Amino acid sequence: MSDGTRVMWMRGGTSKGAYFLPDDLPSDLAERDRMLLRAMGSPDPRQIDGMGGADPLTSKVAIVKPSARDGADVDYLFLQVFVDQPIVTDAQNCGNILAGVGPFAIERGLVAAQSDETPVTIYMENTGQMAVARVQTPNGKVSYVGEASIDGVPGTAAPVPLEFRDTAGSSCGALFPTGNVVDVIDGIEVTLIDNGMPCVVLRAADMGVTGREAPAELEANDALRARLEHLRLTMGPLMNLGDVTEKSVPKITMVSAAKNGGAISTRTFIPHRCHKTIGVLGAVSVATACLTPGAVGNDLAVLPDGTPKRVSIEHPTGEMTVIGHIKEDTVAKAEVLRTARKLMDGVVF
Ligand code: NQM
Repeated sequence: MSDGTRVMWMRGGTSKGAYFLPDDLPSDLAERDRMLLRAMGSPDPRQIDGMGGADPLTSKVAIVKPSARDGADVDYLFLQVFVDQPIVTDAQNCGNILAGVGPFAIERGLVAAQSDETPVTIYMENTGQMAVARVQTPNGKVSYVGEASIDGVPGTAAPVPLEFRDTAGSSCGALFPTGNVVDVIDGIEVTLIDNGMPCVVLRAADMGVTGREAPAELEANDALRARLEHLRLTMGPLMNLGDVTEKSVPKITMVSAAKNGGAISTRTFIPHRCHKTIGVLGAVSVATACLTPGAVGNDLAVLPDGTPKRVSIEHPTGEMTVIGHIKEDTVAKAEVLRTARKLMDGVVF
């Protein structure tokens, strides 16, 4: 049996996962992935023999190291550990786990804390793009305590505002990878978009649902799931993602009119389970669709006047507001509020 691997477990936004320094992990990637599957308890729908929480949102990994790049403090590699298949993939980024990267980097001494607040510039290796996280560091120490609240997480915590710039085409090479704002696939209109996360945006009504259902009800709808997966496998190559059978992208967001005063209501498959909220970069991509004339979502969205655009994306447990700064008719900079919390610092076996 191994002597274990040094790790910090953190909640980042509405996700939870293991944060590692690369030097603490096996350098051989196949060996690393075997170790991560074992640490999470995958493949097993209950992840009973590991630390994963039997949900893709709690079976996530961040690997963080000092950056050699100009303007970046740290490099962040995100890995999704599948729950019920022996797959570890770097084919997607994660803006929720990103919220823990700044605090982790300061805790591990990769970034020196400044007084009160420390900006951490993060190079996101999965997509080759930058984000800035602002971490509360009163008296030079990370504080997780505060008054910020995000839907999907009980209570309040210190705010970790995230800022993204120029995320268009992060994985697909273009904001609209087919060159169209709308495509018709299998007789339904879809918007294939990537402003930080490859997403398929389609109308809930076109899938025979209202978009008000709880995630468990949607997941129990076998016909819906089969149709979404068929669409996803068809659209992956059209989005320049190749064969997506063993990838966790594209995400599929079903949109409907907002119900609680927001801009739009969403139910997102990520891609086989229905998200309890919505991913951060997923929300940025959906907000961008809502702000694009002619795109699916734009027709249903109630958009605020003025700029920057505050787009409240309703999801199954509340809403997430994306602040979109528009340049040349698209969202060139986006801000999202998250929180994070250190849960455990130790050794995993
Ligand atoms: O889109 C879930 C999450 C995510 C990803 C997923 C995310 C993002 O909520 O940036 O945060 O879509 O797999 O952690």
